[in-house]
Amino acid sequence: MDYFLTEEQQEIRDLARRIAQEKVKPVRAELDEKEEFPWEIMKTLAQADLFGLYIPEEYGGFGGGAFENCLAVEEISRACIGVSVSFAASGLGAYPILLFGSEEQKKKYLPAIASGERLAAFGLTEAGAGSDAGGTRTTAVADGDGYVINGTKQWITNGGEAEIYTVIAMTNPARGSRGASAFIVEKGTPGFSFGKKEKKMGIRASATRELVFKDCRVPKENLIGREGLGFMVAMKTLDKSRPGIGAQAVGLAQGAIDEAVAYARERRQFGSPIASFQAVQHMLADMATQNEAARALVYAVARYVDSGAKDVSRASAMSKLFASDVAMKVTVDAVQVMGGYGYMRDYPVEKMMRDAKILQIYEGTNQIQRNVIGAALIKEAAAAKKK
Ligand code: COS
Repeated sequence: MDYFLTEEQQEIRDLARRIAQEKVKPVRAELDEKEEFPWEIMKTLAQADLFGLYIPEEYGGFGGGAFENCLAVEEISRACIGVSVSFAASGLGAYPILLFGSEEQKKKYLPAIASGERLAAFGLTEAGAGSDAGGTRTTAVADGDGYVINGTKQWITNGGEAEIYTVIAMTNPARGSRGASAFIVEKGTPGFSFGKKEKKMGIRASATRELVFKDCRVPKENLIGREGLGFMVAMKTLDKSRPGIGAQAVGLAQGAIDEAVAYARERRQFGSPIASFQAVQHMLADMATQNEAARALVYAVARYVDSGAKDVSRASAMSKLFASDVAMKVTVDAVQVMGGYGYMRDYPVEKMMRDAKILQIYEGTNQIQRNVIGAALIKEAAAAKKK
């Protein structure tokens, strides 16, 4: 399919594809096995200037948007989403600053994130605040010229590896989600340490860790926006970044389709390549059709997000929901096409199937995406009735 990419967009896609094929594919199994953070690849992506695709030129970025970022994420994901999530999570950490930060904050932090010199991470989730993002317990108490943060964030992608963290904490717990605020906390700040590194089913190259705050003092200048804006910062950040999860899903599923098609052409049973059997062809046809539909939706939504449209929550949730469900199904089917070999670690689809599961869970479970979509539909219907 031709998605009418500009020359620049084609260059971004081709560059990311080359890095994925040459640098990521050969080491993905080893990174997964060793649960090793892909620093070498992060450096290569930084040298290729891919970290700042969505960051405006005035802050050292390329000046593109979610769409350009999705093109890069998709290609890296085609090789390994443990690597692509480490790349993409820096964007998730940067969006609060980009969307709600002051000019000083943007100038101070975005150039280093755009160049890939410093990774960012986003700290929202807690042990008791997963789907219920408003259930945040971490507190930030105003004290003189700063805030004192206490609490623990859980399952933070890039935890320990990133240097710039955007963290949601309650400045006024009595006000619920309206009492949350967003802060920038730098690695090395006294009182800020890292807890347990998680052992995961998939995306094992990525770092997932606790952020522990014990009387961690940050200056007032590190408050993003104003007090009480934290929940909004988190929601708008997720609205921007969820198409990126869709792009991870599309890339991952494409990688699985590539493997399954290649295998089906080689593997002979009953005297013929299994690709000549309709039962196999039909499976491959469904996998490819579903993933093309997912790609078309993800691209359309990323472009819609970049158009500056005011309320993109529903579309953004749809792209994440649809593409991740497709990726789960496609990777399960890729294993099926490859039979016993697909189940073995000698072939990459076993890892792809394990990796796919997280796409239906992180950045909001797919049940939460359905809630967001359903709530938007009902709100629209109610507004239309009033007119
Ligand atoms: N943009 C702007 N404002 C939004 C918003 C959005 N996308 N979503 C919600 N809000 C606003 C609401 O309009 C409401 O405003 P008022 O208080 O002025 O009425 C406020 O935020 C609270 O919204 P709501 O009542 O819908 O909040 P809930 O506590 O019911 O939670 C969900 C809403 C479930 C959508 C939210 O908690 C969520 O997204 N959870 C998943 C979190 C997640 O993705 N975690 C993954 C980890 S981050 S990698």
